[in-house]
Amino acid sequence: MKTFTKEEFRELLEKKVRDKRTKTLEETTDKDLFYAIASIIKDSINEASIETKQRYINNKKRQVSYLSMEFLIGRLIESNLINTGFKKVCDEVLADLGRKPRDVYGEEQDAGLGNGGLGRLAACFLDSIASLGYAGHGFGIRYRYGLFEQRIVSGSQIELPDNWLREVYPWETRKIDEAIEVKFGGEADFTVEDNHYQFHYRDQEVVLAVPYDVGIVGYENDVVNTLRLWSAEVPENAVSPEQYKNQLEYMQSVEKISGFLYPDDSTEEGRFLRLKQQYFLVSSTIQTLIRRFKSQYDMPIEQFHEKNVIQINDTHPTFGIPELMRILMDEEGLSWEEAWSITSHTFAYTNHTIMQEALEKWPVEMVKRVSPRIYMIIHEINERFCKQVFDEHEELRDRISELAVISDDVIHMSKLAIVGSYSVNGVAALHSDIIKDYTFHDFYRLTPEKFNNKTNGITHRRWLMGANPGLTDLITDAIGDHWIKSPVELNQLLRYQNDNGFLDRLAEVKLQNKKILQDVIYKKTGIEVNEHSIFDVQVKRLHEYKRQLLNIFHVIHLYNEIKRNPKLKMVPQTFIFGAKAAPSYHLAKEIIRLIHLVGDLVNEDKDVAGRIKVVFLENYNVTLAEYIMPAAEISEQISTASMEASGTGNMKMMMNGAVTLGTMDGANVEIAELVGKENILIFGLSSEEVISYQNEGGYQANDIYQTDDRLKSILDGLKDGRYAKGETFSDIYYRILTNNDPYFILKDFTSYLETHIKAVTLYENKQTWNKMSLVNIAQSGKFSSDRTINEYATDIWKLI
Ligand code: HBZ
Repeated sequence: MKTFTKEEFRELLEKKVRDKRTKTLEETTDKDLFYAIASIIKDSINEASIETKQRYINNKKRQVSYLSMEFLIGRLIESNLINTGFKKVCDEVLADLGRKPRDVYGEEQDAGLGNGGLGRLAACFLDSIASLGYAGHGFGIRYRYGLFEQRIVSGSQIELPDNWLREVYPWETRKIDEAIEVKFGGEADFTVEDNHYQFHYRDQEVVLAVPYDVGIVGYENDVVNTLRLWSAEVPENAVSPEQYKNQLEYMQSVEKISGFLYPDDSTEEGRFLRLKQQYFLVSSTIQTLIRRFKSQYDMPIEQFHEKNVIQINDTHPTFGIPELMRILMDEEGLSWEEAWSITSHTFAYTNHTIMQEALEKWPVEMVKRVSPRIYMIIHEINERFCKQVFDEHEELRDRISELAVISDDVIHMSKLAIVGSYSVNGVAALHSDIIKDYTFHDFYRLTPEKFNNKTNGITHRRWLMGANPGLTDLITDAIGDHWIKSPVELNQLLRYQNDNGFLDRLAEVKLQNKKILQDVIYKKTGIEVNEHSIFDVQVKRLHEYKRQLLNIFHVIHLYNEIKRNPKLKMVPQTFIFGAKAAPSYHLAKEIIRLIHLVGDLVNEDKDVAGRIKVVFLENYNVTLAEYIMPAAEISEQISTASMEASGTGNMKMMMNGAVTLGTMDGANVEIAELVGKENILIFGLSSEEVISYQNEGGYQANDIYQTDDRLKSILDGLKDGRYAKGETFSDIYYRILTNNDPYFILKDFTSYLETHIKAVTLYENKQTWNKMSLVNIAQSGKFSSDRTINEYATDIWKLI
């Protein structure tokens, strides 16, 4: 990658501003500068991308394709500046011009092409793959509208379309010459010629998948990989299929395929359009991979899997398995056995949830409508699989109906993914154990060698170096900059555990970050928060299992304590929430409304006198997270044990020096192991306890309600509106008392409260807290996604 002196960069900037914005530097707005800088970076990216591609072609190494329906990449300007090495010079030039880098970079629209953790993980992984120099590319969908923009009106969530492409997206390149035809629907039948089935398709609907490539820049290593996002268009000269009234209607129906991202992250929507999106992604991608293989490697197609690994991000791209089978058999003329051997050595599946309602199932009828041939192949996969179990695994004969990929006319995508993949991984140690022991236990018995764990990670380049420059400098001053390439070396910070001077500086960095967030909070909500209060943060999608409800119950409890004893001495605490609810998830939206109303009550009550404040930051997204993570002090990771596969917000806050207050769930377990029990605040039931209660049909929530006055008051308040300015929340009330509290909120309440008391006590002793914070930062290196990707590359992808 080129390097620039300040003078060169300024000159180039001036030229770009003239060329692209027809302005002089003096006349520019922040937006002009943003586009001009992006264009400078893009030129370098393009150069490096050509070279990277050529290198991969020449060395003919195995390549990874990361298939995901979601890439939650956020803004790219800062991470591209960091990774190209231009950041320092660019910041300086902007400063010389009297401009604030944060404002200029703030002109970029977030690319919100994902719901939550799964989509953000995909983005962190691409950053690590490129930074570690692996040949790996992402494939996804270029949704015209990303995840909805959240607005709060009178405490309730409303959703606005996320029009992220309103202006030019500077990082993408449209590659029309590499467009692919994806064929939907129609009829498939076959003739037999020379003992070979020849498939014939009729009346298919042809959709053009047009790629938009976004360069993924490795950290100071001249590598630029690609994220290819597919957009659906009508092919040139297409005649509208008969089912459409006219050409316009046909066009609209085609473009809908990449029209918007489905906003449900933990329940399955089961909608036909979503199914079409999935097939659109896998068909365009796999056709491309086959084309590339043929043009780049001088090898027979039988060796496809030697040069290609396809990692599927949850089951959403699982139709890739029958699609590869289809191409290998129908277009490349291979036998079933040959095609199966290649396919089942190509795919690797990552599971992100054990919650039944989130495991994808598609009705046979719908899949047939999307592609009858794909259905035929899945049917055959299932038949052969069941027969094999019957013939070769007597011990599992009575379990065949549980193992079957198709049952009751639905296709179980996780089962298809397991059968068709050579690797199945969970995303944290506990989660991977639960998969083996419970969720997919029968499959584990059948093929234990497939199952493995890859604990998630986050890119420290974005989440530490980008988001928290103050901490980055402090660390580098103390231990040098080796940790940037080798994040486990952050553990050298442990040397400073008892160095009061250092701990003071650490506290000062945190205070500055809190002030920045304080400002953001004020601008967005008008709420004034005390920068010396404890910043207690829960930011993540809103879901019952994540238990934002437990958090707000605790706030109500504190409020009650203050009302009972207005003179109560209390360390001031600010409870910060950020969460989007799926638009159709009624209870989740009710919880958002409750948080707002309780917030209004608490924030306005004179008796409270600022001792507690509640802040809900609307439209939580990657950019907002970049302000929140560095300022967090308590990281709320309070899911019902066993239900959060991993969590990644927990890692982001840990790396920025927050102390986790959480259950023994997901990656919290590994955080606890690393920092030791004196540097984490653990509460609540264990996963074994939760699972064992579940097996017995739950616990008696009503008993707790009857005997615990604190909870009785909170729950009754939901019905009579005493904590919500007269507004009531009977659905939440009934969910807990009639549905028997499926997320164990009442059961864990006391332990949660006690742990908060402990947290506050520790916080009061400044140096104790600062030391805890330091140990968390020092041990966070494990959670760099570089570690995760090295594990995928070694164990699953076999790149080294
Ligand atoms: O994936 C999350 C898990 O809940 C979280 O524990 C984990 O850390 C993270 C990364 O492994 N899962 C999701 O974010 N899931 C989705 O976003 C989702 C999106 C569409 C769906 C289903 C789930 O149809």
